Amino acid sequence: MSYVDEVIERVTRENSNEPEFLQAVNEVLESLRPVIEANEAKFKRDALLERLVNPERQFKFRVPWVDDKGNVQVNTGYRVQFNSAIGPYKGGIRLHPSVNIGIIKFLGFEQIFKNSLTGLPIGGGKGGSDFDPKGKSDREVMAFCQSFMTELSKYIGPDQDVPAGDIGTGAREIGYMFGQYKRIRGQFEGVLTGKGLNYGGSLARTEATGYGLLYITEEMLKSHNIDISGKTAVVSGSGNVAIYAIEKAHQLGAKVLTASDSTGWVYDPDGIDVEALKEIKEVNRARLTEYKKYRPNSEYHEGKGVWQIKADIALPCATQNELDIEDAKTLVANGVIAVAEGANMPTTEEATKYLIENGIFFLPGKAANAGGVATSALEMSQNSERRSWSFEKVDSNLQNIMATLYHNIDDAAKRYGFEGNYVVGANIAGFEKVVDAMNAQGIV
Ligand code: NDP
Ligand code: 2IT
Repeated sequence: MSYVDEVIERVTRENSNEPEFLQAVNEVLESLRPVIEANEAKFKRDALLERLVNPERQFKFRVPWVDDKGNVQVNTGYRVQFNSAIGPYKGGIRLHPSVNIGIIKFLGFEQIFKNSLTGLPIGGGKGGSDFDPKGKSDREVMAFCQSFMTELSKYIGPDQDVPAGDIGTGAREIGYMFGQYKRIRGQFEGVLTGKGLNYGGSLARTEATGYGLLYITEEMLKSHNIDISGKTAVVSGSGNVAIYAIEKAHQLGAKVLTASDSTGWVYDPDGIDVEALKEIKEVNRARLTEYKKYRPNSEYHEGKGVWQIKADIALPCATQNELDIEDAKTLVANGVIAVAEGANMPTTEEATKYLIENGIFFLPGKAANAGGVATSALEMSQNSERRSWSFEKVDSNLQNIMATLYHNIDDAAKRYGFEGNYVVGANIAGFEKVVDAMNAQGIV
């Protein structure tokens, strides 16, 4: 049995109740086969893959807090510090009822390669809780965030582990967490990214993931002599990533026809009104059913459905496994040209395979949504030099990072005979830097 197969078998046996983690590991290790096979004896002797798939450490803790009725609620908090070969652990905090250790491990594992692809010195980590911020008062959210950080503050620091936002964690939550960290540790330092602009945040971090997604999509299309201007797009989600993806798509001359949340989706034939979306989601924290009030010509539908709408580009920006094989078939039948993942692992393994086999340009999340964490690393640089850069400076850095990233994954795919397969390219290019650093640092 080959070394890759041996490790896949062992990981599958040891993590059988963590399907998302297994899905992520499987995809990466399958892509790495040519690299591993070229160095099989050395990697096996050093147990390189076993070390890669096992987090350096993981924390699980109780998060008690008091709700507005005076009742004590208890949630579970997690932080997985996956790999620090190339820099301090870096990755978001997800607050969603679906969170469990397997979800956090899948996200932390992906983050290793994504962070490597940014070209910046950040290792991989992720955290979160099964707490649901939806429908909670600001005070309840604060009580949760303070309790969560009271425990998390023991394990993080600006040169150790730097969390940020993810699903359910936005500017409000980061603010409460930062305040509590500062109170406990007595240090005003860049321990979180996505901070408010008046206390160490970076301009363009809010926009970065969505903007970066469009910059890399534009670069990829350009290298295939396709102009993004004039194209139509379907987007899922209506959170941080989706909103700024839609905004940048419109700035580049494309037209986005859809957005969604966990209860329904909207189709707007005139192009999604981003300002309306911001007001509904960022200001009012409301449901997408509100959208029709702003745009009477639009349609609202319950459930899932954005991938049925015919468009040139599909941008899944909500959550994992939201685009399955049936959706992939519909997209291909409707003539989609490109699929770029704003979310982490939104496309199932089967759907990804189908899209690639049908010649669709497919950009995996670890490449396509890396603009968010890259800009977080720029926020860390600004915190270190105690200066704030202009929006233009951060944004032009982001554009360069995404264009370079595209060419790096494209080159890696070509080097191993997988031209145009950006899944293989991203996994190999991300892995190369991490494995080099791991080898240099000995058996740790
Ligand atoms: P937000 O919480 O801001 O928005 C999430 C959006 O996805 C909401 O519209 C939400 O709907 C929808 N959604 C969440 N869970 C589900 C679900 N189980 N089923 C259907 N819809 C769902 O999160 P972000 O925009 O920050 O994150 C979106 C994705 O992008 C995630 O995969 C995240 O890991 C990834 N990502 C985020 C980055 C960032 O910088 N924020 C960076 C890189 C990747 P509802 O409001 O109804 O729950
Ligand atoms: O998935 C991700 O890359 C994020 N949620 C952003 C992480 C970060 O540290 O900015």
